[in-house]
Amino acid sequence: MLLESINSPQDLKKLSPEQLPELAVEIRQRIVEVVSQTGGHLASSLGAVELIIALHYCLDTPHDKIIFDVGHQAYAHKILTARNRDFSTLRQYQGISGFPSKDESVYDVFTTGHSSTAVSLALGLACARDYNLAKTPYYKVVAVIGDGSLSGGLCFEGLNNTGHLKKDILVILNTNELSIAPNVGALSTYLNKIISLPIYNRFRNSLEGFVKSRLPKTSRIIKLANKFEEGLKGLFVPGILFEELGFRYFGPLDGHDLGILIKTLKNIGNIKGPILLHVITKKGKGYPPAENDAVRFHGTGPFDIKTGVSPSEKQAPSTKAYTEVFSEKLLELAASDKKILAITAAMPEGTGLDKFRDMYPERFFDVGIAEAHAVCLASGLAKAGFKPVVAIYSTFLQRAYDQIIEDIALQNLAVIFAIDRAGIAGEDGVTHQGIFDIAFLRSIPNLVIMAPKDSPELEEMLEFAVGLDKPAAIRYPKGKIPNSLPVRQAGKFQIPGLSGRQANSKIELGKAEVLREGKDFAIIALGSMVLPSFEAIELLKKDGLSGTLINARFVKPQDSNLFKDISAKVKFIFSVEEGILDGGFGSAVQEVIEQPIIRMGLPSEFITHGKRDILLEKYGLTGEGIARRIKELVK
Ligand SMILES: Cc1ncc(C[n+]2csc(CCOP(=O)(O)OP(=O)(O)O)c2C)c(N)n1
Repeated sequence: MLLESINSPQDLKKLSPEQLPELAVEIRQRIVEVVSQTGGHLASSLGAVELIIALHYCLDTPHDKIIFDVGHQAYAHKILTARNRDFSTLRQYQGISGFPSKDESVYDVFTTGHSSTAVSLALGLACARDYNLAKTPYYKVVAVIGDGSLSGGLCFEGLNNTGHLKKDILVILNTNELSIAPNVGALSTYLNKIISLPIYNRFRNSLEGFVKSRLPKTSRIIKLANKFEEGLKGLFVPGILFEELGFRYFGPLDGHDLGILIKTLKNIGNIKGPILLHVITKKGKGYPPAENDAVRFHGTGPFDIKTGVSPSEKQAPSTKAYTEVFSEKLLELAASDKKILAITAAMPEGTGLDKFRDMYPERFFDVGIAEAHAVCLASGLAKAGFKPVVAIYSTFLQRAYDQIIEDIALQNLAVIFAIDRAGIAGEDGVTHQGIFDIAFLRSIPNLVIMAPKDSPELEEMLEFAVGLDKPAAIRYPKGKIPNSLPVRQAGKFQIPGLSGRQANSKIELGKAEVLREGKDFAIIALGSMVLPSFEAIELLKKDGLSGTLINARFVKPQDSNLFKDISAKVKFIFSVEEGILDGGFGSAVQEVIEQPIIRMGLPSEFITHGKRDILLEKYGLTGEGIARRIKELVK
């Protein structure tokens, strides 16, 4: 095994170029073996194996810097940079991260996970290098970016600025015709054209050779040749877009041919200024199930290596995921309301909008990895009278913050945000935890924010949002949604007292629901935290404690009267949320109640990777955890 002898890129350099294809096979095997156990971003990482070997073979890392856009394709990089031994702990709690992590290795320049940032990050490093030249020895800077991530506007801002500043940067564009789903947009059509028209580069090389070797080097002839080349570009030069942005374009190359990759990287290694090297790879390369279904294997759970089938696929799920309930209800609503449109930023499967796409292709928009644009697009559609539903993961919605404020809330347009993966996202870790949305949305005027406790309530909230002539957000986490809480099964459960409110009441703007009434304490719980709070109340009965349970339903507007009512009746009030405590839901409740409340939720820190259950337990957000905390304080 070659891999056993490699603990660093220096060890890699001891291998001969002829040994590298064998190493690539071993790395692929290792990736497939581990990901079949841990789950992870398999297809992208398999596609980038040769590229990563070639980069570490030709560069002097970590002195030279490689920045992987998103970072989901970088497993081979982890394996080659002293993390092969720990690779089996990939994405597990206290194991190694599924993305580059600055805290894990000096070879990971940044902690990343959100797309389209690599060029800007690289440019920053290049500018610092040049400014600092006297003190820091010159280092090379390489940004590796996929064709999906190229669709993000931020990437273009980086390219534009790089071309202007003319810094020495190598951008490697890795195209495989896929984002998570098939790539969309004019840019992807353009890249496909390049791939099918590699003639120009060969022609340009021959022209250069001819001018250099055969013609006298008078300035007139060189000018003429340059003019000829400029004219030619307009006709069929691949990469003209990048050339016009100020890059020297090379490629497209076969991204699995180590010989060509190494030769090219060495050849272009000393060219000054911005360079774009275009490589073509196959997502899932070397593992047939992933090659054949790269969308499913973009991010996979554990699977059987022989068949590629995941254990969860074999058995019928007993309960649905939040995403599924959203997806099905949206279809139902869209059947009778033709104004409902659906928008995703490159995540049709993840957000459950794939069913909408298949059913109503003309009412569906996949805008690419462009969250800010998705929200602006929704604004335009809503202005013209449509009801756009924008489904985005909580963590990626961060990118559209300004648009939510300026283009939706300020215009008071009826756009619905379906905020998926809101809360602990699990194994994807720090960059993907959806913990900030309550805190960052709560201060925005006009925006209604809801969170459902169970499946029927998610459906009701969606229906309510569609009928509401205002911007509205519904946040829900990853994972299984409670079918229906026991309180609901209890049917016409009537609760006397508290503002005459009863359980199972219809959704009303800004009104919470009282699910249990008790005298010793009250829990005001939000969304996914209602069920564990209910369990906590049941557990605490054994200790002789009786509690009131309020399902808040709304983060905004709040049921301030009810909360004040309760604070007059009960001494201990707890809020529970699956979000960051600073500025979160509990803070909102505290703003309307004078009596100090005890807030449960996530601390002000970046939350590491690990299974959702493990992390929820760690932060005390389970029935037992909540009960423990209440008992400590109330008894
Ligand atoms: C801002 C943001 N939005 C969405 C995502 C989710 N996401 C992760 S990888 C990916 C597709 C990237 O496609 P590409 O760059 O072509 O890489 P490939 O997986 O095809 O190698 C998406 C949409 C993200 N990481 N960041």
